Amino acid sequence: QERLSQIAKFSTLHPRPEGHKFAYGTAGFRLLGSLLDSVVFRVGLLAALRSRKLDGETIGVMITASHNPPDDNGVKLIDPQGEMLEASWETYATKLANAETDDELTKDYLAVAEALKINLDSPANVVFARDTRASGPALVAALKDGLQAVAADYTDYRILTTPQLHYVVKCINTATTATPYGKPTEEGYYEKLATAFQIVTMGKPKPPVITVDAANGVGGPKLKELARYIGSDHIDINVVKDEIDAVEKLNHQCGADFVKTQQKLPLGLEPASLELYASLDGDADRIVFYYVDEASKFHLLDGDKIASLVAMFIRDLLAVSGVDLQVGIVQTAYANGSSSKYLTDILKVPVTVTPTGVKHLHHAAQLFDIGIYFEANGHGTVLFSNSAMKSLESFEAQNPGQQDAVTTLLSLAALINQTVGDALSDLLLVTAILSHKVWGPDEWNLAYTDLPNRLVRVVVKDRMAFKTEDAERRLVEPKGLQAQIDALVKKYKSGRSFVRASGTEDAVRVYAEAATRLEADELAVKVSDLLK
Ligand code: NG1
Ligand code: ZN
Repeated sequence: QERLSQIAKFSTLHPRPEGHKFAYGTAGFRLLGSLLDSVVFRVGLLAALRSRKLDGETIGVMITASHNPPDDNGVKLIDPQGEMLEASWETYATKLANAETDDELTKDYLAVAEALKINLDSPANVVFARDTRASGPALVAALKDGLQAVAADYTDYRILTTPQLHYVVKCINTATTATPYGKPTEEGYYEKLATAFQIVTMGKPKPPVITVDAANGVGGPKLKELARYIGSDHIDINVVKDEIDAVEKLNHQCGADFVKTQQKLPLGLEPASLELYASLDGDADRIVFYYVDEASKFHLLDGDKIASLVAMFIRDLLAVSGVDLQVGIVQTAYANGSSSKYLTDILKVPVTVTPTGVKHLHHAAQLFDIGIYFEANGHGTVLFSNSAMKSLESFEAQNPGQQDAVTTLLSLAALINQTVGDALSDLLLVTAILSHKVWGPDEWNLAYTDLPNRLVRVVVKDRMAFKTEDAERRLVEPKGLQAQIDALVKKYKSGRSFVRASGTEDAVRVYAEAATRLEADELAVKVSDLLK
């Protein structure tokens, strides 16, 4: 009883703003930082409940709004194996966030505990971190209050990238198992990745020099630190857009989301032809690469290009090694049609399509021995199943070629962040492969040519009226709309278009691709017009 009064007592310090309906969506809670105080406080309560439900396993809380503008912020929970919060808990998060009064909050908190048979006297462990946003420190204070209100133990990891916190969570929870994931510290992260990179690229030429736009976010300083651990004998990384103190510059006309959606260079970047460039997003869980050719034409190497490069490399290594493992790819409807065709027809690896959202891709990738998933926007990773790891570890190579391939595959598993898409880890993965192939960006780009495409955001009266099927590729509702889209698409060579409600913004997205730039743009406009 006394303890419950603590919740109400602390909650009065974090009043809920009136007139706002909060929802835990694909990216957790995300909105203006100034509106998030009560939400983050309550997420503290929920994180403790989640940990108590799982026998005191450590839960992560990340405070970030990724690629959103500087004034936004957000918060999301990380489950014990470094995965996204289990979907069934999203409704509890939403419930607590929307409780109208301090008493209602206490009541809702107790109701969740009771429904899930959670022992409120058992230990709770939580770790948290934030990105570089100005609203971060105050939100951290709110989170600490939430954790204190319910007597949870916590560790503040201060400023980290989102994937670094996912890594830490997994390390803590696997520390005493047969397969510890690594040292649960920022240094441990750098050491693990740096060592793996050195092994993967051993005896190979240095990868092409890479210039990285860090979106003026947390990825800048972290990437420089990582590069220091690897050493300039092994890789040359040149970080630009790393003004984390100029908070208003975060994601502004730079960063992975800008480059991918605008299909152009970050503002002010003057690229040398045929050199490799990349952009991170604001919390460094997404990366896209690009270059300009001799004719100054811009070429984007997005998540689909990354997935294709990685699939080709891993498939070839497996063939050399003689280890019998199934590689598979997971994409969403946003994958460029040319990439899907290349993966299926040329590489002959199976492709699964899931709805948008990392949790869908991640789970589908877990069904393969080695599952590669990337969203076209550059968020993705590669998952090695436990049995795949065992097969590789116990494999008895018949010759040095096989041994090499197996060693490389095992080091790749260490180099790749197995918990979540990680821009820094993906950057090393891509450059390691380019080093093996002795390729520059233009050779990488040769595998297939993207179909010109266009993504349009359309604000509609009620985005919830848009219901889809077939991994969001077809509309079921509003009735009749899909038939109209089909009729338009039919008129375009290599045409494809679909409409779905955004899970993170109050809008619907229209995607269109076709044989030429003009036709892709025209199809996108015509489909958008159907929604008006
Ligand atoms: P929504 O807003 O549901 O389209 C966007 C991205 C997703 C994913 C989430 C989470 C596109 C088209 N959509 O989702 O891929 O990254 O944000 O941040 O890029
Ligand atoms: Zn992000």
